[in-house]
Amino acid sequence: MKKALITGITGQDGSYLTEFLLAKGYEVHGIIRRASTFNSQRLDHLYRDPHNGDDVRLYLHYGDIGSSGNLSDLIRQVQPDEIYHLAAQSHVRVSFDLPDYTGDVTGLSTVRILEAIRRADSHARFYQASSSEMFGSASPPQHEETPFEPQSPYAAAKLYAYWVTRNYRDGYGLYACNGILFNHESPRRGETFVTRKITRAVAAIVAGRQQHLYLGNLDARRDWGYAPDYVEAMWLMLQQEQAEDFVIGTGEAHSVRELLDEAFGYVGLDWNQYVRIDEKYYRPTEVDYLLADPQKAFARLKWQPRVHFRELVRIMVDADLELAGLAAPGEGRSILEERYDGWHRWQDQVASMEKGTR
Ligand code: NAP
Ligand code: F7E
Repeated sequence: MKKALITGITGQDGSYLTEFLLAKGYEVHGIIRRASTFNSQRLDHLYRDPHNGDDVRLYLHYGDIGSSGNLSDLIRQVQPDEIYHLAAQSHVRVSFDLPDYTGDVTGLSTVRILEAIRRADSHARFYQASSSEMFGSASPPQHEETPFEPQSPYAAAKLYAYWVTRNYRDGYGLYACNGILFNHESPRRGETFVTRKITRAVAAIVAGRQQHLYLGNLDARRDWGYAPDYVEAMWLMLQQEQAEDFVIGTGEAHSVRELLDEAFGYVGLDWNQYVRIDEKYYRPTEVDYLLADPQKAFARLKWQPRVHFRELVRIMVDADLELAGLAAPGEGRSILEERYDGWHRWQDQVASMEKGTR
Protein backbone atom coordinates (compact mmCIF):
# COMPACT_ATOMS: atom_id res chain seq x y z
CA MET A 1 0.00 0.00 0.00
CA LYS A 2 1.47 3.38 -1.03
CA LYS A 3 1.63 6.15 1.57
CA ALA A 4 0.99 9.81 0.83
CA LEU A 5 1.60 12.81 3.08
CA ILE A 6 -0.50 15.88 2.30
CA THR A 7 0.05 19.37 3.68
CA GLY A 8 -3.06 21.54 3.38
CA ILE A 9 -5.29 18.46 3.65
CA THR A 10 -8.15 20.52 5.12
CA GLY A 11 -8.25 22.85 2.09
CA GLN A 12 -10.25 22.54 -1.13
CA ASP A 13 -7.59 20.59 -3.05
CA GLY A 14 -6.43 18.60 -0.02
CA SER A 15 -9.91 17.17 0.52
CA TYR A 16 -10.39 16.14 -3.13
CA LEU A 17 -6.88 14.69 -3.31
CA THR A 18 -7.54 12.66 -0.15
CA GLU A 19 -10.70 11.17 -1.71
CA PHE A 20 -8.82 10.44 -4.91
CA LEU A 21 -5.87 8.73 -3.20
CA LEU A 22 -8.05 6.71 -0.79
CA ALA A 23 -10.02 5.47 -3.77
CA LYS A 24 -6.71 4.39 -5.35
CA GLY A 25 -5.88 2.35 -2.25
CA TYR A 26 -3.35 4.71 -0.62
CA GLU A 27 -2.79 5.22 3.08
CA VAL A 28 -3.15 8.98 3.48
CA HIS A 29 -1.53 11.14 6.17
CA GLY A 30 -2.41 14.80 6.48
CA ILE A 31 -1.05 17.73 8.44
CA ILE A 32 -3.71 19.73 10.20
CA ARG A 33 -3.31 23.01 12.12
CA ARG A 34 -4.49 23.25 15.67
CA ALA A 35 -7.38 25.72 15.79
CA SER A 36 -9.78 26.76 18.51
CA THR A 37 -12.68 25.50 16.40
CA PHE A 38 -12.98 22.44 14.17
CA ASN A 39 -11.35 23.04 10.77
CA SER A 40 -11.73 19.62 9.16
CA GLN A 41 -15.27 19.99 7.71
CA ARG A 42 -14.08 19.18 4.18
CA LEU A 43 -12.76 15.81 5.44
CA ASP A 44 -15.46 14.80 7.89
CA HIS A 45 -17.12 12.40 5.43
CA LEU A 46 -13.83 10.46 5.13
CA TYR A 47 -12.50 10.45 8.66
CA ARG A 48 -12.77 7.31 10.81
CA ASP A 49 -11.83 7.17 14.48
CA PRO A 50 -9.02 4.60 14.98
CA HIS A 51 -10.36 3.94 18.51
CA ASN A 52 -13.38 2.20 16.98
CA GLY A 53 -11.17 -0.56 15.59
CA ASP A 54 -12.09 0.41 12.02
CA ASP A 55 -9.85 -0.25 9.03
CA VAL A 56 -8.40 3.23 9.02
CA ARG A 57 -6.42 4.58 6.07
CA LEU A 58 -6.64 8.31 6.77
CA TYR A 59 -4.47 9.72 9.56
CA LEU A 60 -4.37 13.35 10.67
CA HIS A 61 -1.33 14.81 12.46
CA TYR A 62 -1.11 18.19 14.14
CA GLY A 63 1.55 20.34 12.57
CA ASP A 64 2.42 23.59 10.89
CA ILE A 65 4.38 24.28 7.74
CA GLY A 66 6.12 27.08 9.62
CA SER A 67 7.96 24.50 11.72
CA SER A 68 10.95 22.64 10.22
CA GLY A 69 11.30 20.27 13.18
CA ASN A 70 7.68 19.21 12.97
CA LEU A 71 7.91 18.53 9.22
CA SER A 72 11.14 16.52 9.67
CA ASP A 73 9.62 14.42 12.43
CA LEU A 74 6.51 13.66 10.36
CA ILE A 75 8.52 12.64 7.29
CA ARG A 76 10.68 10.32 9.39
CA GLN A 77 7.66 8.89 11.20
CA VAL A 78 5.32 8.41 8.22
CA GLN A 79 7.97 7.42 5.61
CA PRO A 80 5.73 8.56 2.73
CA ASP A 81 6.19 7.50 -0.90
CA GLU A 82 4.63 10.76 -2.11
CA ILE A 83 4.39 14.20 -0.53
CA TYR A 84 1.85 16.72 -1.83
CA HIS A 85 2.68 20.20 -0.53
CA LEU A 86 -0.62 22.08 -0.81
CA ALA A 87 -0.59 24.18 2.37
CA ALA A 88 -0.26 27.92 1.85
CA GLN A 89 -1.67 31.32 2.63
CA SER A 90 -3.44 31.03 -0.72
CA HIS A 91 -5.38 34.31 -1.04
CA VAL A 92 -3.78 36.83 -3.41
CA ARG A 93 -5.57 39.92 -2.03
CA VAL A 94 -4.70 38.92 1.56
CA SER A 95 -1.02 38.58 0.60
CA PHE A 96 -0.86 42.37 0.15
CA ASP A 97 -1.96 42.76 3.79
CA LEU A 98 0.33 39.97 5.10
CA PRO A 99 3.31 40.02 2.73
CA ASP A 100 6.04 38.72 5.07
CA TYR A 101 3.77 36.07 6.60
CA THR A 102 2.83 34.93 3.07
CA GLY A 103 6.52 34.79 2.13
CA ASP A 104 7.19 32.55 5.12
CA VAL A 105 4.19 30.22 4.84
CA THR A 106 3.72 30.10 1.06
CA GLY A 107 7.38 30.43 0.03
CA LEU A 108 9.79 29.18 2.70
CA SER A 109 7.64 26.19 3.71
CA THR A 110 8.68 24.47 0.48
CA VAL A 111 12.38 24.54 1.32
CA ARG A 112 11.58 23.31 4.84
CA ILE A 113 9.99 20.18 3.35
CA LEU A 114 12.63 19.66 0.65
CA GLU A 115 15.37 19.97 3.25
CA ALA A 116 13.57 17.49 5.51
CA ILE A 117 13.31 15.01 2.60
CA ARG A 118 17.01 15.44 1.78
CA ARG A 119 18.23 15.14 5.37
CA ALA A 120 16.08 12.07 6.05
CA ASP A 121 17.39 10.43 2.86
CA SER A 122 13.73 9.89 2.03
CA HIS A 123 12.70 8.31 -1.28
CA ALA A 124 9.48 10.39 -1.29
CA ARG A 125 8.36 12.02 -4.54
CA PHE A 126 7.46 15.68 -4.00
CA TYR A 127 4.67 17.78 -5.54
CA GLN A 128 4.80 21.58 -5.21
CA ALA A 129 1.52 23.48 -5.63
CA SER A 130 2.78 26.17 -7.97
CA SER A 131 0.41 28.71 -9.43
CA SER A 132 -0.52 30.50 -12.64
CA GLU A 133 -0.27 33.70 -10.55
CA MET A 134 3.50 33.39 -11.10
CA PHE A 135 2.91 34.40 -14.76
CA GLY A 136 1.35 37.65 -13.55
CA SER A 137 1.41 40.16 -16.38
CA ALA A 138 2.99 37.83 -18.99
CA SER A 139 0.96 37.76 -22.23
CA PRO A 140 -1.53 34.90 -22.60
CA PRO A 141 -1.60 32.03 -23.31
CA GLN A 142 0.95 30.94 -20.69
CA HIS A 143 2.88 27.66 -20.82
CA GLU A 144 5.89 26.02 -19.12
CA GLU A 145 8.40 28.24 -20.99
CA THR A 146 6.58 31.57 -20.49
CA PRO A 147 8.76 33.98 -18.42
CA PHE A 148 7.27 34.78 -15.01
CA GLU A 149 6.16 38.33 -14.12
CA PRO A 150 4.66 38.00 -10.61
CA GLN A 151 2.34 40.80 -9.46
CA SER A 152 1.74 40.08 -5.75
CA PRO A 153 3.55 38.95 -2.59
CA TYR A 154 1.68 35.65 -3.03
CA ALA A 155 3.03 35.17 -6.56
CA ALA A 156 6.56 36.16 -5.48
CA ALA A 157 6.42 33.61 -2.64
CA LYS A 158 5.18 30.89 -5.03
CA LEU A 159 8.01 31.77 -7.40
CA TYR A 160 10.58 31.20 -4.63
CA ALA A 161 8.97 27.81 -3.94
CA TYR A 162 8.96 26.99 -7.68
CA TRP A 163 12.69 27.68 -8.08
CA VAL A 164 13.76 25.94 -4.90
CA THR A 165 11.83 22.85 -6.05
CA ARG A 166 13.75 22.90 -9.34
CA ASN A 167 16.99 23.49 -7.46
CA TYR A 168 16.54 20.41 -5.24
CA ARG A 169 15.65 18.36 -8.31
CA ASP A 170 18.74 19.49 -10.23
CA GLY A 171 21.15 19.72 -7.29
CA TYR A 172 20.22 16.69 -5.19
CA GLY A 173 18.38 14.48 -7.67
CA LEU A 174 15.08 14.57 -5.76
CA TYR A 175 11.95 13.58 -7.67
CA ALA A 176 10.33 17.01 -7.26
CA CYS A 177 7.72 18.56 -9.60
CA ASN A 178 5.94 21.85 -9.96
CA GLY A 179 2.30 21.66 -10.98
CA ILE A 180 1.59 25.16 -12.32
CA LEU A 181 -2.16 25.12 -11.83
CA PHE A 182 -4.54 27.73 -13.15
CA ASN A 183 -7.59 28.66 -11.04
CA HIS A 184 -9.68 25.65 -10.07
CA GLU A 185 -12.94 25.84 -8.19
CA SER A 186 -15.68 23.69 -6.71
CA PRO A 187 -18.48 23.74 -4.14
CA ARG A 188 -15.66 23.34 -1.58
CA ARG A 189 -13.88 26.53 -2.69
CA GLY A 190 -13.13 29.05 0.07
CA GLU A 191 -15.97 31.57 0.40
CA THR A 192 -13.85 34.66 -0.37
CA PHE A 193 -12.58 33.59 -3.80
CA VAL A 194 -14.57 35.27 -6.54
CA THR A 195 -16.34 32.20 -7.97
CA ARG A 196 -17.68 31.00 -4.63
CA LYS A 197 -18.42 34.54 -3.47
CA ILE A 198 -20.66 34.92 -6.53
CA THR A 199 -22.36 31.50 -6.37
CA ARG A 200 -23.09 31.90 -2.64
CA ALA A 201 -24.52 35.36 -3.28
CA VAL A 202 -26.76 34.01 -6.05
CA ALA A 203 -28.21 31.47 -3.61
CA ALA A 204 -28.61 34.05 -0.82
CA ILE A 205 -30.34 36.49 -3.22
CA VAL A 206 -32.71 33.76 -4.47
CA ALA A 207 -33.43 32.89 -0.82
CA GLY A 208 -34.23 36.55 -0.12
CA ARG A 209 -31.39 36.85 2.43
CA GLN A 210 -29.09 39.24 0.52
CA GLN A 211 -29.77 42.29 -1.62
CA HIS A 212 -26.40 43.30 -3.01
CA LEU A 213 -23.07 41.74 -3.87
CA TYR A 214 -19.94 43.89 -3.53
CA LEU A 215 -17.07 43.03 -5.86
CA GLY A 216 -13.81 44.52 -7.22
CA ASN A 217 -12.41 44.33 -10.76
CA LEU A 218 -14.96 42.74 -13.11
CA ASP A 219 -12.67 42.80 -16.17
CA ALA A 220 -10.04 40.31 -14.93
CA ARG A 221 -9.97 37.13 -17.00
CA ARG A 222 -9.17 33.70 -15.58
CA ASP A 223 -8.91 30.11 -16.83
CA TRP A 224 -11.32 28.48 -14.36
CA GLY A 225 -11.40 24.66 -14.07
CA TYR A 226 -12.90 22.07 -11.73
CA ALA A 227 -10.79 21.08 -8.69
CA PRO A 228 -11.42 17.27 -8.80
CA ASP A 229 -9.98 17.22 -12.34
CA TYR A 230 -6.88 19.03 -11.14
CA VAL A 231 -6.02 16.70 -8.23
CA GLU A 232 -5.83 13.86 -10.74
CA ALA A 233 -3.19 15.86 -12.62
CA MET A 234 -1.18 16.27 -9.38
CA TRP A 235 -1.12 12.51 -8.92
CA LEU A 236 -0.22 11.86 -12.57
CA MET A 237 2.81 14.16 -12.24
CA LEU A 238 4.22 11.92 -9.51
CA GLN A 239 3.71 8.73 -11.58
CA GLN A 240 6.06 9.68 -14.46
CA GLU A 241 9.53 8.24 -15.07
CA GLN A 242 11.18 11.62 -14.59
CA ALA A 243 10.17 14.60 -12.51
CA GLU A 244 9.07 17.57 -14.64
CA ASP A 245 6.95 20.70 -14.35
CA PHE A 246 3.50 20.97 -15.95
CA VAL A 247 0.95 23.69 -16.66
CA ILE A 248 -2.62 22.56 -15.85
CA GLY A 249 -5.67 24.48 -17.08
CA THR A 250 -8.60 24.25 -19.46
CA GLY A 251 -7.28 26.51 -22.26
CA GLU A 252 -10.39 28.71 -21.99
CA ALA A 253 -10.59 32.08 -20.19
CA HIS A 254 -13.56 34.18 -19.05
CA SER A 255 -13.98 37.53 -17.31
CA VAL A 256 -15.57 38.02 -13.88
CA ARG A 257 -18.38 39.75 -15.82
CA GLU A 258 -18.97 36.54 -17.83
CA LEU A 259 -18.98 34.58 -14.60
CA LEU A 260 -21.73 36.87 -13.32
CA ASP A 261 -23.70 36.42 -16.57
CA GLU A 262 -23.50 32.65 -16.24
CA ALA A 263 -24.25 32.36 -12.50
CA PHE A 264 -27.12 34.89 -12.28
CA GLY A 265 -28.45 33.90 -15.72
CA TYR A 266 -28.73 30.27 -14.56
CA VAL A 267 -31.38 31.27 -11.99
CA GLY A 268 -33.02 33.81 -14.31
CA LEU A 269 -31.64 36.98 -12.68
CA ASP A 270 -29.90 40.05 -14.15
CA TRP A 271 -26.74 40.67 -12.08
CA ASN A 272 -26.67 44.39 -12.94
CA GLN A 273 -29.50 44.85 -10.45
CA TYR A 274 -27.53 43.34 -7.56
CA VAL A 275 -23.81 43.90 -8.08
CA ARG A 276 -22.03 46.97 -6.65
CA ILE A 277 -18.34 47.84 -6.86
CA ASP A 278 -16.35 48.27 -3.66
CA GLU A 279 -12.79 49.46 -4.31
CA LYS A 280 -11.53 47.64 -1.23
CA TYR A 281 -11.56 44.50 -3.37
CA TYR A 282 -9.18 46.03 -5.93
CA ARG A 283 -5.58 44.86 -5.67
CA PRO A 284 -2.57 47.24 -5.70
CA THR A 285 -1.40 45.34 -8.80
CA GLU A 286 -3.89 43.20 -10.72
CA VAL A 287 -3.31 40.20 -12.97
CA ASP A 288 -5.49 40.93 -15.99
CA TYR A 289 -5.46 37.82 -18.12
CA LEU A 290 -4.49 34.23 -17.31
CA LEU A 291 -5.07 31.57 -19.95
CA ALA A 292 -3.38 28.17 -19.88
CA ASP A 293 -1.69 26.46 -22.77
CA PRO A 294 -1.82 22.93 -21.27
CA GLN A 295 -0.58 21.06 -24.37
CA LYS A 296 2.35 19.46 -22.53
CA ALA A 297 0.03 17.94 -19.90
CA PHE A 298 -2.43 16.78 -22.58
CA ALA A 299 0.36 15.02 -24.50
CA ARG A 300 2.56 13.67 -21.71
CA LEU A 301 0.21 13.06 -18.79
CA LYS A 302 -2.72 12.16 -21.05
CA TRP A 303 -4.69 14.49 -18.80
CA GLN A 304 -7.81 16.36 -19.94
CA PRO A 305 -10.22 18.59 -18.01
CA ARG A 306 -13.68 17.01 -17.98
CA VAL A 307 -15.67 19.97 -16.66
CA HIS A 308 -15.63 23.36 -18.41
CA PHE A 309 -16.74 26.87 -17.47
CA ARG A 310 -20.52 26.67 -17.88
CA GLU A 311 -20.81 23.28 -16.16
CA LEU A 312 -18.51 24.43 -13.37
CA VAL A 313 -20.64 27.50 -12.62
CA ARG A 314 -23.82 25.42 -12.63
CA ILE A 315 -22.34 22.77 -10.32
CA MET A 316 -21.35 25.51 -7.87
CA VAL A 317 -24.67 27.40 -8.03
CA ASP A 318 -26.58 24.12 -7.52
CA ALA A 319 -24.48 23.26 -4.49
CA ASP A 320 -24.96 26.70 -2.93
CA LEU A 321 -28.70 26.64 -3.60
CA GLU A 322 -28.83 23.30 -1.79
CA LEU A 323 -26.80 24.67 1.11
CA ALA A 324 -29.22 27.59 1.33
CA GLY A 325 -32.02 25.05 1.72
CA LEU A 326 -33.45 25.65 -1.76
CA ALA A 327 -34.17 23.05 -4.41
CA ALA A 328 -31.46 23.40 -7.02
CA PRO A 329 -32.37 23.70 -10.71
CA GLY A 330 -30.36 20.49 -10.94
CA GLU A 331 -28.82 21.06 -14.32
CA GLY A 332 -25.34 21.40 -12.83
CA ARG A 333 -25.69 18.08 -11.08
CA SER A 334 -27.01 16.26 -14.13
CA ILE A 335 -24.28 17.77 -16.29
CA LEU A 336 -21.78 16.49 -13.79
CA GLU A 337 -23.26 13.02 -13.77
CA GLU A 338 -23.62 12.79 -17.54
CA ARG A 339 -20.39 14.32 -18.65
CA TYR A 340 -17.89 13.74 -15.90
CA ASP A 341 -16.58 10.37 -16.98
CA GLY A 342 -15.45 8.37 -14.02
CA TRP A 343 -17.28 10.55 -11.53
CA HIS A 344 -19.69 7.75 -10.75
CA ARG A 345 -16.90 5.24 -10.58
CA TRP A 346 -14.94 7.46 -8.24
CA GLN A 347 -17.94 8.19 -6.04
CA ASP A 348 -18.81 4.47 -5.94
CA GLN A 349 -15.27 3.65 -4.91
CA VAL A 350 -15.34 6.24 -2.15
CA ALA A 351 -18.75 5.00 -1.00
CA SER A 352 -17.73 1.35 -0.91
CA MET A 353 -14.48 2.24 0.80
CA GLU A 354 -16.42 4.15 3.43
CA LYS A 355 -18.78 1.22 3.93
CA GLY A 356 -15.82 -1.13 4.21
CA THR A 357 -14.23 0.91 6.96
CA ARG A 358 -17.35 1.68 8.92
P1 NAP B 1 -6.97 26.46 0.43
O1 NAP B 1 -8.35 25.92 0.28
O2 NAP B 1 -6.77 27.88 0.85
O3 NAP B 1 -6.21 25.52 1.47
C1 NAP B 1 -4.99 25.88 2.05
C2 NAP B 1 -4.58 24.82 3.05
O4 NAP B 1 -3.34 25.21 3.66
C3 NAP B 1 -5.59 24.62 4.22
O5 NAP B 1 -5.63 23.25 4.53
C4 NAP B 1 -4.93 25.40 5.34
O6 NAP B 1 -5.31 24.97 6.63
C5 NAP B 1 -3.47 25.05 5.08
N1 NAP B 1 -2.52 25.93 5.76
C6 NAP B 1 -2.40 27.27 5.63
N2 NAP B 1 -1.42 27.74 6.41
C7 NAP B 1 -0.90 26.65 7.06
C8 NAP B 1 0.13 26.46 8.02
N3 NAP B 1 0.85 27.48 8.48
N4 NAP B 1 0.40 25.21 8.45
C9 NAP B 1 -0.32 24.15 8.00
N5 NAP B 1 -1.33 24.27 7.10
C10 NAP B 1 -1.61 25.50 6.64
O7 NAP B 1 -6.14 26.27 -0.91
P2 NAP B 1 -6.48 25.35 -2.20
O8 NAP B 1 -7.35 26.13 -3.12
O9 NAP B 1 -6.86 24.00 -1.76
O10 NAP B 1 -5.04 25.31 -2.90
C11 NAP B 1 -4.07 24.33 -2.56
C12 NAP B 1 -2.69 24.85 -2.94
O11 NAP B 1 -2.64 25.09 -4.33
C13 NAP B 1 -2.28 26.15 -2.27
O12 NAP B 1 -0.89 26.09 -2.08
C14 NAP B 1 -2.60 27.21 -3.31
O13 NAP B 1 -1.78 28.34 -3.12
C15 NAP B 1 -2.26 26.45 -4.57
N6 NAP B 1 -2.99 26.84 -5.79
C16 NAP B 1 -4.35 26.91 -5.75
C17 NAP B 1 -5.03 27.20 -6.92
C18 NAP B 1 -6.54 27.25 -6.95
O14 NAP B 1 -7.08 27.81 -7.91
N7 NAP B 1 -7.22 26.67 -5.97
C19 NAP B 1 -4.31 27.42 -8.12
C20 NAP B 1 -2.93 27.31 -8.10
C21 NAP B 1 -2.27 27.00 -6.92
P3 NAP B 1 -6.64 25.55 7.36
O15 NAP B 1 -7.78 24.74 6.80
O16 NAP B 1 -6.36 25.29 8.79
O17 NAP B 1 -6.73 26.99 7.00
O1 F7E C 1 -9.74 36.38 -7.87
C1 F7E C 1 -11.22 39.44 -9.20
C2 F7E C 1 -9.82 39.51 -8.64
O2 F7E C 1 -9.44 35.73 -5.49
C3 F7E C 1 -9.97 36.17 -9.25
C4 F7E C 1 -6.08 31.50 -5.75
O3 F7E C 1 -6.57 30.18 -5.67
O4 F7E C 1 -6.09 31.42 -8.15
C5 F7E C 1 -6.60 32.13 -7.03
O5 F7E C 1 -6.18 33.47 -7.06
C6 F7E C 1 -10.16 37.51 -9.94
C7 F7E C 1 -9.09 38.54 -9.57
O6 F7E C 1 -8.52 34.26 -7.33
C8 F7E C 1 -13.44 40.19 -6.44
O7 F7E C 1 -9.31 40.84 -8.67
C9 F7E C 1 -13.18 40.84 -8.49
O8 F7E C 1 -8.67 39.22 -10.72
O9 F7E C 1 -10.93 34.32 -6.97
P1 F7E C 1 -9.73 35.16 -6.82
P2 F7E C 1 -7.02 34.62 -7.79
O10 F7E C 1 -6.55 35.91 -7.25
O11 F7E C 1 -6.97 34.43 -9.27
C10 F7E C 1 -4.65 31.39 -8.25
C11 F7E C 1 -4.29 30.57 -9.46
C12 F7E C 1 -4.01 30.95 -7.00
O12 F7E C 1 -2.92 30.35 -7.03
C13 F7E C 1 -4.57 31.46 -5.72
O13 F7E C 1 -4.15 30.64 -4.63
O14 F7E C 1 -11.40 38.06 -9.51
N1 F7E C 1 -12.25 39.88 -8.26
N2 F7E C 1 -13.92 41.04 -7.40
C14 F7E C 1 -12.38 39.46 -7.00
N3 F7E C 1 -11.73 38.51 -6.30
C15 F7E C 1 -12.11 38.29 -5.01
N4 F7E C 1 -11.47 37.34 -4.29
N5 F7E C 1 -13.13 38.99 -4.43
C16 F7E C 1 -13.84 39.95 -5.09
O15 F7E C 1 -14.73 40.57 -4.56
